[in-house]
Amino acid sequence: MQRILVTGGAGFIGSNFVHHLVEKTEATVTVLDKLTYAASRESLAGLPDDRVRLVVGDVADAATVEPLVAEHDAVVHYAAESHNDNSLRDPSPFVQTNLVGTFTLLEAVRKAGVRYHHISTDEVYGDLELDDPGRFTEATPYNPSSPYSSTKAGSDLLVRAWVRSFGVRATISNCSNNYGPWQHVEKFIPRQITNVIDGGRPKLYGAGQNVRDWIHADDHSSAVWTILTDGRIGETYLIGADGELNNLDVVRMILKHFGRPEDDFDHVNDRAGHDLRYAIDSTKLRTELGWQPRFGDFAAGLARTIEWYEQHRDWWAPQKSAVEAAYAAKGQ
Ligand code: NAD
Ligand code: TDX
Repeated sequence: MQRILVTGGAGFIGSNFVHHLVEKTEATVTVLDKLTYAASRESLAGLPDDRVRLVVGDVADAATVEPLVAEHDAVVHYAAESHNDNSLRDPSPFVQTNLVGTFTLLEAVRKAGVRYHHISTDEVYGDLELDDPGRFTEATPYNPSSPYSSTKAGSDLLVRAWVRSFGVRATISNCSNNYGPWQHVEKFIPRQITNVIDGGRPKLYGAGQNVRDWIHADDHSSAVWTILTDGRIGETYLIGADGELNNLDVVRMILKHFGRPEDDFDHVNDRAGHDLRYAIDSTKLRTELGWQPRFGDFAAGLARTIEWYEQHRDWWAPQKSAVEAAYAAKGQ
């Protein structure tokens, strides 16, 4: 697998995977990215020109996608509208990019006979009760809650149908919440870190009891490479690193890092339809493909991430005030 097309490779997780490919493999990489508000060219800066090129374009545009796909051995599809809160404000780009974009790529890989890996989320399974001892597995029924997660669920189902009906060589992974460098300040952890750096207070939706299952983006990338190279065609693999924490505890860890009192945050309006708890059972990926997370210590990973945001103010500051104004308009 020498030539890999990474869609959404200028976003938070896609760019992490591009770095992983350059550092850990021999592959040459084409990034196909529309450069939406969520993208950053800086996340790809410094990578060797003879290994990585950027094509600016839309995954839902067949005229761009089809010739490009045909030049590659594999497509790894990260591009998406990714933020739940935005999907509640305007679902339209979520339907267009997440559903029509995936359809367009599937048609292209079908015609060209190219291997395809589909990046998805644990949110397709809906949520678990806080006191439920269970976790999501590959057999959990789909039950998405938001416009974002329903379009991701629909895109997964398209992939399954293209495998069964057309013999497309595809795999799917559903990963839990990622954290790490280059995550947009609209998302929970960067928003709270940058609020505190700016002298403000973290903003917790509702009571802060909602649980997310955190994984470092580097671990997500190593898992995707493992599935791309060793995964069984037609299979789904759940990716997680046993990182369950409620939002209140994460906010307290951030405050503690800065030496601020543990109650120095604001409760703000809850998210509509807010999923209670996500939790991943990644036994299949670990036992079948031998994958292990390397960044299991969330507190240490969070501390490194905080330091990264302290050192990269120039990158996130230009987006910060518009993001906060949009949240403030909803009492969040
Ligand atoms: P992101 O919003 O940071 O990046 C998305 C990237 O896709 C951006 O670079 C954007 O410009 C690009 N893009 C958007 N629409 C496009 C289009 N029509 N054509 C081409 N490029 C387009 O997202 P992220 O957090 O890095 O998530 C990447 C993928 O991982 C998504 O598919 C998401 O559903 C999935 N995922 C994310 C998480 C998480 O915690 N962030 C967890 C599990 C799965
Ligand atoms: O200011 C906030 N305060 C707050 O309490 C924000 C932005 C979020 N939250 C809560 C909502 C969630 O319970 O924090 C939790 C995490 O929120 P997000 O960062 O928006 O992530 P989430 O909605 O869980 O979805 C993320 O993980 C799964 C990614 O954005 C998705 O792309 C991925 O599929």
